[in-house]
Formats: sequence, C-alpha cells, structure tokens
Amino acid sequence: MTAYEVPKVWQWEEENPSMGGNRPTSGSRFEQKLPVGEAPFQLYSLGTPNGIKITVMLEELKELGVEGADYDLYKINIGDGDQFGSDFVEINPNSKIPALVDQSQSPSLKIFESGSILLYLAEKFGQLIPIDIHGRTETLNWLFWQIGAGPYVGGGFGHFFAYAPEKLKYPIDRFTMETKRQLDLLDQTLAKRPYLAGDTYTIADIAIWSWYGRLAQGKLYEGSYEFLNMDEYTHVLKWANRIAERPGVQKGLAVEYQSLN
Ligand SMILES: N[C@@H](CCC(=O)N[C@@H](CS)C(=O)NCC(=O)O)C(=O)O
Repeated sequence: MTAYEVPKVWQWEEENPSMGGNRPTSGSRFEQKLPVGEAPFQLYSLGTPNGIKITVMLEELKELGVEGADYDLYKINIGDGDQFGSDFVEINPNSKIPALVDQSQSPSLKIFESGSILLYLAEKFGQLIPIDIHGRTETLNWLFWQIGAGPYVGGGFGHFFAYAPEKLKYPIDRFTMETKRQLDLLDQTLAKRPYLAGDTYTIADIAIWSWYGRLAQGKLYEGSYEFLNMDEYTHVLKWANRIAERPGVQKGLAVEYQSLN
C-alpha cells in the first residue's frame, strides 16, 4: 500500500472542472429547471440500488390496485452532475437520488432519502407495512438497518472491489468481512421466516432486496458472487429469487426514464 503522510489539515487536491463528481461542499452548482408532469408523484431518480427501491415500491402499489400512485419518472444522470442543479437541490439538499415530490399535497411535498420515501408511501396508502405495533416496529428495524448497513456494501465493498483505481487489500478485507457478516445475519434471519420482518412482504424487503438481493443474484459487481462465496447464503438466495419473480419488482426494474430535456 502507498505510504501516506497525514497532513495537519486535509486539502482537497482534485481539480474537478466537470459538473459531476463530489466535492467537499454541498449546495447547487448551476441553475436548473426540472420538468414537471401531471401525475401526483414526480420521481427524479436513476436505476441504481437506491433508485430501484422507489420504482419497485410504486409498481408494487399499482399491482395492489392502489389509486393515486401514478408517477412521472425522470432520469437524473449522476455522472453528468444533474443532482447538483438548483431545482434538484431544492427537492433534496443532499444531492442524491432518489428524490420524490408529492403534488397531491398542498403545498406539494418534497421527500428525499429512500427510507423516508418508502415509509411515506407505505403510510400514505396503508400498504406494505403492518399496522400492528410488533410488525410495524420490526419492519422499521430492518428498514433502518438497511439504510445504515448498505453504505458498507456500496461505498465500502463495492467501491474498493469494483471501482477504486487500485486494488488494495486492507479496505477490501475490511469491507468484505463486513459485507459477509451482514449476509450471514440476513441468512440466519431468513432461515426463520420468509420475509425480513416476519410472514409478510414489506418495505423492509424492498429496501434490502434492492441491495442484498441484487448482490445475491450477482447483479451488482462483476465477480462478486464468487468472491463472496454467495452459494453459502442459501436462505438469502431463495428469498432474493422469490422477490425477483414478483410482477411489481419486474416492472419496477423495467421502467423507462424520461430525459430532463
Ligand atoms: N441514503 C441515501 C443514499 C442515496 C445515494 O447515495 N444515491 C446515490 C446513487 S445510488 C447518488 O445519488 N449519488 C450521487 C452522488 O454521490 O453524487 C438514500 O438511501 O436515498
């Protein structure tokens, strides 16, 4: 590993003239007018693991026959920096997809963070979250678990295994260990019940499937199925395959994104 002398004060060295790419500052970088359609929900997103949570949720709601869950879907190209435009930042000051606007509320309501969006939709339509206190709390336990645990997989394991310019043993070992620990936890839980929060499919399964189900199916990072020895997580695999067959999930993955202009 390259030796690194830690300076007294960290400086951002990367000269990044493009609109995309993170910087150590937040806020909008340019004026932007996002398109707005007629449907009650306006979803600004992309087909990433965090993005698919919401298209799957909205398609599941439609499969359940829920009225009022129609949405217009726009592609936020995070590589081009669309998430740093003024209109997007107005909806999500954190500049990350997914971001949702509920135009059926007056004034219209901005919702960001995928967990918050899933919970909002589940509560608004009374679907995919149990109403009894035990089922509801267990659903929220696992929903919040995903939001906290996921970045170790995406920002940790996935980044160093698949995307980092150098393959470094220390971070790959560290985040592979944590990813396998999480997979083992899911496997042990799913050995005892068909869904994460109990007997029924909930928003916790949607959130967790979008990362760990896709990982289990080898859809996230090339070579990771073998590297993580995914065959040992039999209960996760069964659960992942069962959920992948749901019409709402398949429709949520197949959605078409409108371009911004
Ligand atoms: N905790 C957030 C994470 C959202 C997130 O990290 N989104 C990524 C794509 S999956 C993103 O927009 N990245 C753009 C960037 O970092 O500039 C959530 O669950 O909604």
